[in-house]
Amino acid sequence: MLRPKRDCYDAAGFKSVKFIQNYIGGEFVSGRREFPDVNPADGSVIARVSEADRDLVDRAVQSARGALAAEWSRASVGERAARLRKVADAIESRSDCLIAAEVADTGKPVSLAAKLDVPRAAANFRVFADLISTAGLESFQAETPDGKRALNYAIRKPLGVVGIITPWNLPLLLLTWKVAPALACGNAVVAKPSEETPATATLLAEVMRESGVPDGVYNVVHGFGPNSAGEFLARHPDVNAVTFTGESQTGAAIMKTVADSVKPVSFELGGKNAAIIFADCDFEDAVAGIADAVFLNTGQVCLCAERLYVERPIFDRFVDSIKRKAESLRLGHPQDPATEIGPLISKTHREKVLSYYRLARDEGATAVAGGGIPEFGNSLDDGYYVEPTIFTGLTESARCVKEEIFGPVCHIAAFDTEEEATRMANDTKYGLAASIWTSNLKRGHRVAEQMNAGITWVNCWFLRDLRTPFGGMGLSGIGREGGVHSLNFYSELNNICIRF
Ligand code: NAD
Ligand code: 6OH
Repeated sequence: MLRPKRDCYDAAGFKSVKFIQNYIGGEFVSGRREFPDVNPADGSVIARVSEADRDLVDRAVQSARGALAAEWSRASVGERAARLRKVADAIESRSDCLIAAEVADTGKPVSLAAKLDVPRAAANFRVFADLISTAGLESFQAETPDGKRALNYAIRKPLGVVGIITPWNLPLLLLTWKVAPALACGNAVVAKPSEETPATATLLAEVMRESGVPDGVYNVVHGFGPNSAGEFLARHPDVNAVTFTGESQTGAAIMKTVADSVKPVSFELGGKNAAIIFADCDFEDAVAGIADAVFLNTGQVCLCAERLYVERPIFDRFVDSIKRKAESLRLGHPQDPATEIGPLISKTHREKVLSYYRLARDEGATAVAGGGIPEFGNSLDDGYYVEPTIFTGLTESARCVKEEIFGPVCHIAAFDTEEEATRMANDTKYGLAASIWTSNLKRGHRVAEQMNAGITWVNCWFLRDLRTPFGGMGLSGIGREGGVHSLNFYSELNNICIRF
């Protein structure tokens, strides 16, 4: 049995190529084919990744099924919660390694991985340990026609084997957001992380083992989507449910794949999120918040604002301030603690983002900031960097205003009335997130209620309480996760009716 080295992602520079394997039934195992794991900061190959073929995916599903039958689904809630808390502790004690791996795979700034990705992974396990320990269930009493009474109460049962398919932008955060509630509810999982970011899902296997999670409860298969591990997992007849985060089109493909076996799905998909900035906002606070909402993680967060609507009296001042902010952001090596913007995830994704930069100009936009590729004069020129970019001047029907770009870019338009801003913000096939910036709280409530979005923030962005419903409307997803919504997705409710 080959095992990854514990210190597989030392902070020293990632130059030696590592080997990332699948994790099945408590063992690290190899498939027949491999693919490279590339560091987006300089294009170097940092690891070889073992791709799971159909047989390995089947082994992973069967090992999950075996773990369910053996002990996990029958463990008491208290035991499961205790394990999940240990997982959270182990994530924290290995945070240096997890941060380094996440930074190497994604190119995100080390400061961001340390502040957001890894702490959230630990929090995901703690929150769902607490929730499963305290969650209540419905019960009703009624009188029956024959003068007796009926007591109805629901109990939770695990779904069974859950297939988890996740993207590359917040790899560990988004994976654990699903693994934690799935395990809390007594399921066993087979995770298929993005082919771009295989490392932290694999390191999580070591964390699981160290925390005493039984073999087979957490499995990882590596590979791609169509005709590879992703599709094999979604199609597998012994997978009871599929939870997916990624692009809307991929969600559509997975839906077709699971249709024959009528599996429940939970989909967190793309967005083309709006921010509405009213003239009465706290100006400096709004500029700082919007800079995060546009540029965090190089704009590669599904919740990022790519459409800004600014009330006309402050339009010029706001555009000027956000331009200065964009131009002052420090692009650099992801390992440098001072870096604020890293590269995009891949060469292909950079081509996509740059094609939108060109399209925006063809559609009549003015680039107020950025619009191209930065020059470093060192090895970072081999990385997949783009400039933080701000466009103005597009019509609302332009493709760059309608389509998700998923880069450090936004378009800013002016508005004159609340009604106009609301209409423009809602004019999208997506419906994930919105933010509203105003010091008039009545208006904040009023406009927030009108947003066609799963999440609306007022005077903040990406401020998360993990007990709240999270998900999207339209092309942005199906269902809600978070808090009791996750518990409901990851369990089957059996309603018991007793006549007495
Ligand atoms: P993607 O859809 O390309 O890939 C996501 C995962 O799906 C990967 O693991 C991939 O291998 C797998 N996959 C691809 N095709 C598949 C298929 N046919 N069957 C099974 N699996 C398949 O997404 P991405 O490029 O990794 O991530 C970026 C996208 O994710 C953006 O659109 C972003 O908005 C979205 N996203 C949404 C949320 C959310 O919470 N709503 C969060 C993060 C990212
Ligand atoms: C998308 O890129 C971010 C999703 C965030 C979450 O799913 C979360 O739980 O915060």
